[in-house]
Amino acid sequence: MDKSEKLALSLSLTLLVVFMGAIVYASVAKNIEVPTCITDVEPFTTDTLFQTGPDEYELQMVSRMWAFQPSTVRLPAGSTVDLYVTSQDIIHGFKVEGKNINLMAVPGTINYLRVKFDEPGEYLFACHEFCGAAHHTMAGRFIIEEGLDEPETEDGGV
Ligand SMILES: [Cu+2]
Repeated sequence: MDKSEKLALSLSLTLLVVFMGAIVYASVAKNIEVPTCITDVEPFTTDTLFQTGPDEYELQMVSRMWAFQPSTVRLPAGSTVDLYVTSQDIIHGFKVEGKNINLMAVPGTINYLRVKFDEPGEYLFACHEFCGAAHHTMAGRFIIEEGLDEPETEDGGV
């Protein structure tokens, strides 16, 4: 084996180890999860928010032309949300400003991601997949409040 081949091979193996280390670091130390696509469950058709534990909620988000249901979600600060997103018609996107949430809303499937809202404030979310004439109106928001007793959702304009 030629010297340059050995160098290329050892460089490739080093990069592989570095990339694997980055994945392990992200999942273990940073607790970053990869979005999951659930294909073996019939997609829901209505939106739902319910509590699954102390400071833990499950949100089922429905997207359709051209709105998210619910469009407003109020949660207490420190909430962990199991977020399930589906679409009723065509492919939409679901991106939350200021959070590491970027899901596709695909008809016939459910996409899942767990997210924690520690800081109070408003987190806008919007469709990031062009989906027609009123795509630019397809948005909503999470409102995270300190000491909120009754989490709730609303439909309608943002
Ligand atoms: Cu859309």
